[in-house]
Amino acid sequence: MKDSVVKISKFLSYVLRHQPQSIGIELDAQGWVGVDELLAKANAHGQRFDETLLKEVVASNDKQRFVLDETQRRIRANQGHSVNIDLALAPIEPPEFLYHGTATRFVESIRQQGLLPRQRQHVHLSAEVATAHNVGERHGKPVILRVRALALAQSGQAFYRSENGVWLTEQVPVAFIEFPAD
Ligand code: HQG
Repeated sequence: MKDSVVKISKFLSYVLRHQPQSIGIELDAQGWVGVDELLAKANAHGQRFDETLLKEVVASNDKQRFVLDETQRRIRANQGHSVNIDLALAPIEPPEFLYHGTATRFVESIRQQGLLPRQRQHVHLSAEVATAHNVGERHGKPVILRVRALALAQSGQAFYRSENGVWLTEQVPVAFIEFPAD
């Protein structure tokens, strides 16, 4: 990705997931904001890009972090929010196992508390070990935890899959987590 595209992607992650008020926009209940409003407020805050570049960022994003609605007039982040919005995803049955990548320094605490969403709205899980590895590496020495997702779903907890393929759930109790040395 071009430098300018990466910079805009980081800016969009910040305002569409975490701090919309930092540029004076408000997300609706499902996390959407109008493209015109976003462009106007971003430009007013020194982030100079137009609709063409915005669409390039959405289309070329390595993880498909953002999506335009069917009218192309609204945009939202597909997942990763800390702001309180409802993605309005339908619960779906997960595979038997999903994976969570974390760092060694968090493992003891996870053994005590299970997986918690921390600053975000959901715990993020992936169907692929390799993806979990990359996620864990962001925090330090990576550790892959295997989650008994289907069993947890069968116990009554909802699972969702975001439009860009990330599995989301509220939390994962310790009893449903397999640690590497187990
Ligand atoms: C850890 C990226 C101690 C958890 C990625 C993680 C992902 C605990 C950290 C997305 C804990 C939270 C999300 C407990 C959980 N005690 N630590 N009880 N429970 N943790 O960044 O899953 O590039 O909020 O293991 O690809 O790392 O931004 O979550 O290490 O999909 O699009 O607390 O962010 O996507 O860290 O990453 P994060 P995450 P983007």
